[in-house]
Amino acid sequence: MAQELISINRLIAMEGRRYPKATGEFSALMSEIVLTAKIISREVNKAGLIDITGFTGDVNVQGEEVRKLDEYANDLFLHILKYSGHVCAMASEEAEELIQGPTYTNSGKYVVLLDPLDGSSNIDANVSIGSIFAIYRRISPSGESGTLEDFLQPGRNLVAAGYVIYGSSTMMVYSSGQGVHGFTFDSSVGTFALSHPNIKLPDKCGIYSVNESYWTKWTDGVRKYVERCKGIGEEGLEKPMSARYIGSMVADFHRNLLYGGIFLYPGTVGKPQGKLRLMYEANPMAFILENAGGAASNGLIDVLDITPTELHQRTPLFMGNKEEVALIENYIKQYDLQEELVG
Ligand code: AHM
Ligand code: MG
Repeated sequence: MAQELISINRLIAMEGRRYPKATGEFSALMSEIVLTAKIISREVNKAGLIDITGFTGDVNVQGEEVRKLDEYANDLFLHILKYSGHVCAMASEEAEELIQGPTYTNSGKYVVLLDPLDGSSNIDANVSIGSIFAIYRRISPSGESGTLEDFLQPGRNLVAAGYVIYGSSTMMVYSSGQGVHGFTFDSSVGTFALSHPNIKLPDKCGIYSVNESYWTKWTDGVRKYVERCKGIGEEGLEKPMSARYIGSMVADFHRNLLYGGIFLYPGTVGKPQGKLRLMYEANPMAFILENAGGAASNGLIDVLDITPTELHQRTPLFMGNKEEVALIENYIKQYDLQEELVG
C-alpha cells in the first residue's frame, strides 16, 4: 500500500496542536517561507538555462532586468515576509540594516533572519546551494516596530530554524524544537512531503569537512585536531575520517547530518572570527544540530549560548557529532587558549 503523504504544512499544523494557546500565526509564517522556497527552487532549476536562452546580459528579452539569483532570493524572501503580517521585522545576510514592515505588521509576533542563498558562488557549477532561516519571538512590545533587540537574542531562544537545499532534489529541513524533519519537494504536486522524519545524527563521525587551504593560518589546536582526523601522529585515528568539503555550507551540513560528520570553519590569522555569520548561518544550524543530537561550538562555548552584539557578527564554527565538538574544544583549550586568535 502507498505510504501516506504528509505535507510540511500538515506536520507544522500537527505540531501546533500540541500547544493549546497556539494562534496559527507560526504555521502561517512557515507557509510563507515554504512558498518562497518553492519559487526559489524553480528559479535555481532554471539557472543553467540562462546562457542558452540568451538571458546573458543585464536585460532580458522582455526588457526586464535579469538579477543575480542571490539578489533575487533576497528580494523575494523579504517581499513575501514583509507583507505577511506575521513578522514585525527581518534581517538578511544581504542587507546592512534590519528591515521593518508597514505599520500593520507591527502586531507581528516574530522576527526572521535569513541567508537567502548561501554558497551562491557555486551556482554556475551546478553545485547544491541553500537558503537558511531562523525565527525568534519578538521581545519588543506588540504594536510597535520591531527593534534590534528582537534580533540580538542567543540562539537558545530560537523558536524554529531550517534550511532549504537545492540539490539533486529540493529539500527543506526544519525544527521547531520537536525533532528535526526533512521534506522532499515533489514538483508534480507542488508539495514538500515528509521524507526524513525525526532525523538523528548517526553516532559514528566518519567525515571531516574543512577548507584545508587555510592550514597555515589556523591555530595549533585546530591543526592538531585535523591531523587526528587524518590519522597523523600519536593521537591520530586508527581509521582516518574521509575528507569532504563542497564549499557550500548547507550542502556540507546536510551530508554530515545524514551520514555523521564534523564541519569546521575556524578563525584564521587576520580573521580570528572566521567567515560564517553567527545569526544567519551558525545559530540556525546549531539549533537543528542540537535537536538532532549533535552540537555546535565556537571553540570555547556552545554557539547557542553566545549573546550576539551585532547583526552581522561572525564566529568560528565547529559543528557535528557531540563528542567530536567536545574534543575540538579540548584541543583549543590545550593548545590555543593563550593565543589571541581564539575568542
Ligand atoms: P556566502 O554566504 O558568501 O555564500 O559564503 C558562505 C560560504 C559557505 O556556504 C561555505 O561554507 C563557505 O562560504 C566556504 O568558504 P571558503 O571558500 O572560505 O571555504
Ligand atoms: Mg551565507
